[in-house]
Amino acid sequence: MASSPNYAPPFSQCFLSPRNQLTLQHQLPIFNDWSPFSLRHYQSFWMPAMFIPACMAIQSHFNPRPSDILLVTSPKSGTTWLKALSFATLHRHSFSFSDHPLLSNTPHQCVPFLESLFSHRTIPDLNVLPSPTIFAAHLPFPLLPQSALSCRIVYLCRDPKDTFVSLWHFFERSRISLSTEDKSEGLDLNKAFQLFSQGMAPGGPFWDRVLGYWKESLRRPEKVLFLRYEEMMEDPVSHLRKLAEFIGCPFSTEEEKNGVVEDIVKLCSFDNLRELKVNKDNKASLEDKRPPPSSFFRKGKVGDWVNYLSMEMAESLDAITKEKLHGSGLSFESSTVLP
Ligand code: PAP
Repeated sequence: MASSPNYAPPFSQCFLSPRNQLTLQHQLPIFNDWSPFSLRHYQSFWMPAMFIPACMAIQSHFNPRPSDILLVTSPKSGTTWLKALSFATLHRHSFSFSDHPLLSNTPHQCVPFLESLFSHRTIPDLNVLPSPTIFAAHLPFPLLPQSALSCRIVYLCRDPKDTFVSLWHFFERSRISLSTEDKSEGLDLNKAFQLFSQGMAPGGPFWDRVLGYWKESLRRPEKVLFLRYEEMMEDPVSHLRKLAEFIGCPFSTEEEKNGVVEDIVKLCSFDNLRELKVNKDNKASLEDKRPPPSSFFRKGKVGDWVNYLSMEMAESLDAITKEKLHGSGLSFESSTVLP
């Protein structure tokens, strides 16, 4: 069979035929309340239906090099920030801060989601990319293929209350910006909260997802770095040092002296990125159902849940979290900011 340098042979295995995708997908339980995206129950997680063929393709074909870096997050846990920090750190010798790719590209353009790379009909040959390359994914740990365990994984999580509030806003924003003639009803915050608490939210259950990476970070700390949004917000500089070391490019004494760490933190700060023209763009892509870049920059605060959840709701979610994480050594209690 003829092979192209761009695609991994054998060619026929590089495609999930649309028919197979549809057949497989349509056998999975569906849930339509999180408009504008349907969710399907795939391997114990509620995944956006539109990404399931890509998940399957990733599971069969993602074969990173040990030098590659995979950023994984639960949706709305600071993915955009982590992408920007990692990209700016890894490529700091290639670009100046005054003419940096992050000034004219969104962090999502600089670091692609595997779910997007594998959403095409052809399977990408990622080995043609420079080594190391940074990829990102929202995949729960049990859904990662064995081959993904060879690369370094950075996992970022966030307090479930803030994650939920951010998620709900993102879906509302997406629904409004992506709706055409179908003016679907939004998901009421209370109903969304109930669903999130039951694990029926995009990428959920939240706790199973966090625990998967938490446990793996304990088992293989040299390969999985577990980060928390709240801790990074509190001390971005020392977390960036940790990240740089983990991804294999620690800051030199000279760089420390010259303030490079602080410069990267500043470049990637919420206030800086949000004000850039490229990130202020309010245009959604209807064709591939992509929300506008601006929807990834809402408030960027720790504890914004107090403005949306009652104390009763917060206590209820905290209690569920405590119970689900019991015995794991992981807790979100210290990240709770009380009003
Ligand atoms: P994704 O998982 O859908 O890719 P993600 O970046 O995790 O998106 O979610 C956006 C959240 O990160 C938003 O949180 P909020 O709704 O509570 O405000 C967004 O504001 C926040 N965020 C984006 N960029 C930054 C940044 N540079 N620093 C801190 N927080 C950020």
